[in-house]
Amino acid sequence: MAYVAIADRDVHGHDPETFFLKYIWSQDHKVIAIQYSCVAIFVGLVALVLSALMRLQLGFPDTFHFVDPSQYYQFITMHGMIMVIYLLTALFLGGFGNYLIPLMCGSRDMVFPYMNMLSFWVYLLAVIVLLASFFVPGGPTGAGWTLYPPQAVLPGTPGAGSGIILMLVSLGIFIVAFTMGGLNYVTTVLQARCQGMTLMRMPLSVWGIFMATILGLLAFPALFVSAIMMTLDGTLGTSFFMPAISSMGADPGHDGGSPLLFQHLFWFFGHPEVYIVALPAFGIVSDLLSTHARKNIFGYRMMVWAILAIGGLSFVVWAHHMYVSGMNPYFGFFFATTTLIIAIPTAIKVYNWVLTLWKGDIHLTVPMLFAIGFIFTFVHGGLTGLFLGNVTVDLPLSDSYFVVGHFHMVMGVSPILVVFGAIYHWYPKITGRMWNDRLGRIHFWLTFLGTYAIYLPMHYLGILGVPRRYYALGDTEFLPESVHTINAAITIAALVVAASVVIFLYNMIVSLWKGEKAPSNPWGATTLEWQTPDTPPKHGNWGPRLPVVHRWAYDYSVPGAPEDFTPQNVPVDARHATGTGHGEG
Ligand code: HEM
Ligand SMILES: [Cu+2]
Repeated sequence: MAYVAIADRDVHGHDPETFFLKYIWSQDHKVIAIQYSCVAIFVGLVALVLSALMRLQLGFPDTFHFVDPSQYYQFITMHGMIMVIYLLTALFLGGFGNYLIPLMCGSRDMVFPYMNMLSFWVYLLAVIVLLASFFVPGGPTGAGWTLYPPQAVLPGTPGAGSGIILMLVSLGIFIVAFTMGGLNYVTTVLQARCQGMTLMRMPLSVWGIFMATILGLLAFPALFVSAIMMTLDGTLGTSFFMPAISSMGADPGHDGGSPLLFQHLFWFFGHPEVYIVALPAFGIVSDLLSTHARKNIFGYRMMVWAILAIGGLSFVVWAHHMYVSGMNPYFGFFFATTTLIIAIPTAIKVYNWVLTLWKGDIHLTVPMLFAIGFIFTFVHGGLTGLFLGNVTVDLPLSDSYFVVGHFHMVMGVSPILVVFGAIYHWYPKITGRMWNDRLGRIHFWLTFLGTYAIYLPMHYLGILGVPRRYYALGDTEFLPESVHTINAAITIAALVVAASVVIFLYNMIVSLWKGEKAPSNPWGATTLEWQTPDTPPKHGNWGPRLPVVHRWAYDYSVPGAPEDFTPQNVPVDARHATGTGHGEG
């Protein structure tokens, strides 16, 4: 195959000779993946702490006083933006994308290693600029993660001075970083697969990450231009989004801009963003389920087409986030229809996951528990999405806690469960060590049950009329007393889940030293990353010869095969003769 020359390209040009070149200014995709992941998890922890502070305020409004109303706005904004962009997007693409694409495609590295390295450092800069906003006068922006103008830049909003500008600049920098990484991921998948790795033999993890990257490359520019235009509105007094408006009796001097235009641009990015996070999760979960159920993925081709269909459709549904903006009913009808159509490929994927488990030889390992947990939370979050996709149902529920419950379920915890499952699954390959199984199980059950304890009651709160983005409810008459009890209970559950993250971190860090040495393929998996000659894989991944692929990624429990898995690099006729086919390419 024509691509192999690129897959096998000499990586010695950037052989890491010194400590700095090996661990800091590294151009090795595996090191960059770990750098990306560590920074993403670190900011993710910041966002987690913010959510715990918000929950303490909401659950016990009269007991704790360390969050004032302005800070509450700032915390939801930073929490939401960090979780969606700086944690999940960065971790799935910069972290897992970087680690898995070359290894799963049988390549030595990404196609543009230098740009890949720059991508990480620019991402780090974006994170620093974002966190800097905690330390400037006025603090971080409190505009909500949607950053809607005009309020985002008007003086009444917390962080309307430097806070919002730092947020916009940081987003711009993030998008530059994402683009440098993203071009790598797409080009590597298209141009640097090893011999025999046809597109339709690629593991679904690669498909999910690949499609998510394409979505990002097409969707982020909308956010990029809006960030620039709003920065100009906020600093130079232009009026792209700022209408002629009087703010607190003063005239801020804007004229004729369109706040609605921002909403369209934001959600033209924002809805695909949901799938930028979801598609890698879909792909990875498919591989986890298949591997740990010792069964081929049900309907592989259908799964690939569903990923492509969801990716395409995700660009024509954005205005379902704007039903309350006063749109033309025909417009609403159009967007409700496209939104509901997305449910079809999505449901197909769910059926196929369940059918993959059907009659499988299910090993309830920790990664498998998280994968199955994901199916539950994703179905629940998806179902309430069907409610909110309909204009007439959305109107009364919009901006209520029902929405908070829905989106946390579908794009908050569901991808997070996959992240945990994926970390447990690939940790032995990445570090060469096993983690502690018992701690992993405790972590899973606390997280999974805690998730339901936090988010199911939120739907009920929303139906009762509890509004989103409120610092305190007070003794509002239309809300029954039970609302306050439920809020306290949710907070306790949230603190338990937050504590379980400590167990996870402890397990991952201590196992680096204390964990048992991991075998090269502990799960008996078929995909190439488990067939590397070294664990963890060395620079260049494959030793002297690239692997050659002879089959798809899902030959589990094939009748007549010597083992219940046949790696992708085992020749078809040699299946009976070679046994495991470990290592050899
Ligand atoms: C235990 C974990 C989490 C807890 C306890 C939590 C809690 C909260 C709370 C209290 C709010 C403010 C709700 C309001 O007053 O309207 C919020 C908002 C939000 N959260 Fe989370 N959250 C968690 C995880 C996540 C994750 C993983 C994501 C990733 C997508 C996420 C994304 C968001 C977004 C986008 C908002 C909306 C911010 C806004 O309204 O501007 N959260 N969360
Ligand atoms: Cu959407």
